[in-house]
Amino acid sequence: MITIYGVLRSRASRNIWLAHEAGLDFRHVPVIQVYRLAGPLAGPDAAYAPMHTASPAFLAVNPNAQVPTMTDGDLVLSESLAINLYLAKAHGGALGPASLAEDGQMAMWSLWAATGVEPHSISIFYNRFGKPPAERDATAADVAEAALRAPFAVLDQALAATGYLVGGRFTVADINVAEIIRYAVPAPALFEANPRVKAWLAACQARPAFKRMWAERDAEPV
Ligand SMILES: N[C@@H](CCC(=O)N[C@@H](CS)C(=O)NCC(=O)O)C(=O)O
Repeated sequence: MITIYGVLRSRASRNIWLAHEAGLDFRHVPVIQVYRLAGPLAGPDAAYAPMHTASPAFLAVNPNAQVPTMTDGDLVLSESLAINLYLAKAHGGALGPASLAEDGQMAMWSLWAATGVEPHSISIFYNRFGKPPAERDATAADVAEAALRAPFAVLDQALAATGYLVGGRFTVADINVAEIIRYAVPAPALFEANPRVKAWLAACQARPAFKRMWAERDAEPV
């Protein structure tokens, strides 16, 4: 049995989306980030006391104290994109690679997004939306938006041939990159300047498996 640890308001969203795309039978343990249990939610009398990233039971699974984590039998994996690449290959059919070349391309796009996009897209998300207004840094968000102009143009060009990243079909590469590009939505100019990226993200998020994950995310208590 596959188990995915992590609330959907975390990078576990990527893994649950892929699991729904693949029609996987899996167990979901909604481990929450410990910082989100601050304030009235904290303490022994809290009505909502789920397993969190500092719970000893979770640290026994992932000593990095981060979600997501996945177990498949004896295998334990952390790192959301690695989990998706594994799940796609092991259980994902056409979501995974059909050749060694596609395998390399899926890893390439995932690492491209993790290293070249995510630090900036996360900054845009937190500094224009996620943090309380008083804690937002408008300059940091502007710097991050500027840093994403070139990668967005590269992605737009890559989508020109088929509308997908690898193999002319929807794959784990689209999920991994779309989930990281999503954080940049509070920078609409990036999408207006790159209409293929805008259309591709909308198409990815119109898929039933994404919508199912998003509805489950909205239904989480906090
Ligand atoms: N590179 C890691 C990053 C994991 C990560 O930063 N997870 C956050 C939530 S999205 C977390 O668990 N933070 C721990 C905490 O705040 O308690 C991945 O992609 O899985």
